[in-house]
Amino acid sequence: MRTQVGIVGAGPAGLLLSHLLHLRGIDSVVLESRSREYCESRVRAGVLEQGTVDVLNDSGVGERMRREGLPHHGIELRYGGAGHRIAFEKLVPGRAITVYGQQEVVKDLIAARLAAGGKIIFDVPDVGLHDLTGSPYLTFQDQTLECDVIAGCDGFHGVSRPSIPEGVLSIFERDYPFAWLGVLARVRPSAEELIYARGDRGFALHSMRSPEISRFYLQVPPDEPLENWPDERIWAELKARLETVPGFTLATGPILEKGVTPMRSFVAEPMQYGRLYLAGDAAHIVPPTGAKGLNLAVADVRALTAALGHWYSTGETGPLDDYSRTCLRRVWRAQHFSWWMTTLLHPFESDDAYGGRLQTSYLDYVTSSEAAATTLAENYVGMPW
Ligand code: RFL
Ligand code: PHB
Repeated sequence: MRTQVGIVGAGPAGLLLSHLLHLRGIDSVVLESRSREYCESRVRAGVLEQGTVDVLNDSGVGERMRREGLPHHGIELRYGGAGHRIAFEKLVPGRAITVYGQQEVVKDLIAARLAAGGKIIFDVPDVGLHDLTGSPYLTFQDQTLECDVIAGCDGFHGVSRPSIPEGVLSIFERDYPFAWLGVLARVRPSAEELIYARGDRGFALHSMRSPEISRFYLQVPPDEPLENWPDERIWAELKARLETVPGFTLATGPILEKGVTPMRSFVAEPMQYGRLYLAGDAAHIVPPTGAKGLNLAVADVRALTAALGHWYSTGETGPLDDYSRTCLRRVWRAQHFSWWMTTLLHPFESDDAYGGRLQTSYLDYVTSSEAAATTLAENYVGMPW
């Protein structure tokens, strides 16, 4: 088999890349280790930046998102017994976020690719990458896929980044002394907007997927066993962390899914080796507090599509050579924002009274100074491309 761009991974990065390349007349094949059902049902991100929404709309896959997505024009920061709204419409006029589940984006992209005759090969757990600095090719099962370039879009635990020889990449990382317990529940959201709540019991996030489905996160110890969190304990803890302002009651309902997500910051530089280009979580990870991971994957893919398009149409390698540098500027802005939001909202240790005072002081600043609030708002809705 032969294709122009061999794509490893059918997450948002790989699927969107395949779709955008197709619109430019560039052929690709996507190889995915898991089943289609698994990819379409994995509950992850929910917040789409304005730029992500624009890319999906402009490329013709935004129809269901426009119908079912929930545009939000602000978020609430809740701490010290009060809620404070960060009002996007005032601070960053014309820019907003849309709440629409990542797996819905994945479903829309798979449907669009298949309808256009695109090739996605699921259930191939044995993908290998070869001859990355010469004539690259991918192997899987008993097949070989020759390509001009390979896009490593296979997430943090994929095979692409480890295929780069040792010593080539510089790794920058930070671990956090906590994880998030994510919960999906069949219950109407208890507020119209997202609530980021900081308290001495730990951080909690109130989010949503639709008028009938809520999404919550609780700060928990790292490596927390899920067995420690029966449904009753989850609701009790969510109430303790979120019912901290007068008049707010958390609606409860059946829990549909729960899971523990580690918190990590990670960047591999450069995002390229020979003819292998890394995009999305394969190259960088952010803690989810800033809601940036999926949006960064989209930004990478947008840049890679433009660079590949330029190369195929002119033969010039300039934008491809600049791919890593172009992406890393945005990646590091999002790294800082995600680290900062995480540091601001999570108690790090139960007895860190000094750290707690610093967090409260900064939260007071962000919620009273228009300059500070604008900093948060413009990063949250996404910096311009
Ligand atoms: P993905 O989504 O991990 O997709 C990679 C795909 O590659 C496949 N794969 C392989 N395929 C072939 N061969 C191999 N050897 C392979 N190894 C892996 C995998 O099966 C998978 O299908 O990476 P991608 O496309 O870069 O997308 C990144 C996003 O998924 C990620 O950044 C976000 O989910 C992060 N994130 C959030 N991002 C946001 O922008 N907004 C949010 O609100 C947000 N919330 C979150 C999040 C991530 C979370 N978790 C669970 C990590 C909330 C959570 C809880
Ligand atoms: C989500 O709805 O899954 C979500 C929202 C905001 C975040 C992270 C996750 O910061």
